[in-house]
Amino acid sequence: PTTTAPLPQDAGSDLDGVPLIDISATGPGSAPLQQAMELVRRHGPVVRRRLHGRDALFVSDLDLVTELADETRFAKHVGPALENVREFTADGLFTAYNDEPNWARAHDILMPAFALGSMRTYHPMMLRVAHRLIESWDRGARNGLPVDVPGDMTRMTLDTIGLAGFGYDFGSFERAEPHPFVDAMVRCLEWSMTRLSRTPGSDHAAADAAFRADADYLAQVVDEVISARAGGALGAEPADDLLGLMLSAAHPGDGSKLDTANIRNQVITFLIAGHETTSGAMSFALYYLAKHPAVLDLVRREVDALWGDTADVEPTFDEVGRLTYTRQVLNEALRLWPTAAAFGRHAREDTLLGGRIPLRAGQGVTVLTPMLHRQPVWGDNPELFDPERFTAEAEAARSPHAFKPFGTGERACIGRQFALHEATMLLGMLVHRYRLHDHADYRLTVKETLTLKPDGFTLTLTPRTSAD
Ligand code: MNH
Repeated sequence: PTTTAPLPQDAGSDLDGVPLIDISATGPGSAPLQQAMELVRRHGPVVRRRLHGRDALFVSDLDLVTELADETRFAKHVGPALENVREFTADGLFTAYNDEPNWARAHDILMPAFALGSMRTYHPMMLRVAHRLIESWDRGARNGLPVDVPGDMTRMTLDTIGLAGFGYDFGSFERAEPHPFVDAMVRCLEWSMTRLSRTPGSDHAAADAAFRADADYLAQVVDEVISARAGGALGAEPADDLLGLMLSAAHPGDGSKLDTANIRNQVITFLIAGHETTSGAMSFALYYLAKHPAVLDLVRREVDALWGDTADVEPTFDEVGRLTYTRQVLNEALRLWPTAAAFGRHAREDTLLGGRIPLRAGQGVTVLTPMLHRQPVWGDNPELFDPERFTAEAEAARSPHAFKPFGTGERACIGRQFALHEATMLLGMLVHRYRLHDHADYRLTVKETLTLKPDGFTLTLTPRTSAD
């Protein structure tokens, strides 16, 4: 299902010398991101892709990305993919236009929920959900049955953002199938992606109607999440989680509050952005651990040094901060497969990118993060999985623009610390508790639903004893 469509061999080039590849004959297939990566591998770090007369400029060159990160000249671009996502998240933080007043209002109101101190308050909830996953994996280990890694990571991250952000329990581990929210969301994301490759003139009424039904269902879940809070014992709920801030906090500057329509858009945005990409990141990290025994061994040493052979660990907040090598593993997984794999920038004024590529004010450029993460700055074997790339010394020696899994500037990921804390803790706990077996000799195929996941990745598990 993830085969890359064949590519035309001969590329023309535009007036500005950027290779121009028209993919209209084949379309982008079911893996548009990986197709774009292939274009960059063949034609270099700047390519213009033409589809049915519409051009997209993909940039992965470090110097050009460094320029694009200059907030005085460039800003976030809500490009065609995000315009489609806007159909169900509207002016939520992720898809809001820069100059939409609700972006700055919500950003300023919600920032405190992502300060370091707030991570401490989410920690117990993250731990509670981690225990749900462990209970489920213990069953898998006892029965010798393979576990569905991306499926279970999604259960874990959805329950975590639900409980920590909104006091709402999706109960994903009590379900054989994913919560229907996940299925509807994935179909909405797929619709957003495949809508980009439609041939002009063809009829998509059925797909669009199915999308509307899914989007309506997402909105219905969101109303349930909100009314569970409003209808609960008033005053009993802590007001300092995301939903509490959305419902009651006033803007620190002008005292304004979020309106009801915008709150819905924020809840749906956070339920999606808060779990889908973290789930993929943990899945890729586990994939690389299963394939790199020497790295796995180093993670084991780190967690054993912290927790010894305690059977049921209860990591403290500060201990998670000490899992530095585990964090390096996660970063290295995010380097090779940044799960939100592209972000858009546009010029604030007419300009020349790199002194040679003309851009009109407002014209979009797509940073292709996985290829930025494979540029020469990463050495001569960028495909090699090597967490040593993320020691403090290595990071200090490298441009901060070489690694952008969370985007850039003021529109960069607000949930980055949340994701890193959740994922580092869980990886540490899993490595401490289980031996991971690549029982199916898994070959990586990356499934694209706007975000990236290792498709069909399963592991079998055995409990570790103090001897191993
Ligand atoms: Mn997150 C923006 C990647 C986890 C909430 N996120 C972004 C962007 C990237 C991104 C890239 C910028 C997109 C753009 O420029 O158009 N996010 C990730 C990755 C992970 C992640 C790779 C996990 C790993 N994100 C999370 C979590 C949350 C979250 C967890 C919430 C709890 N992200 C957001 C929100 C935005 C965002 C909200 C939009 C912020 C803004 O524009 O103000």
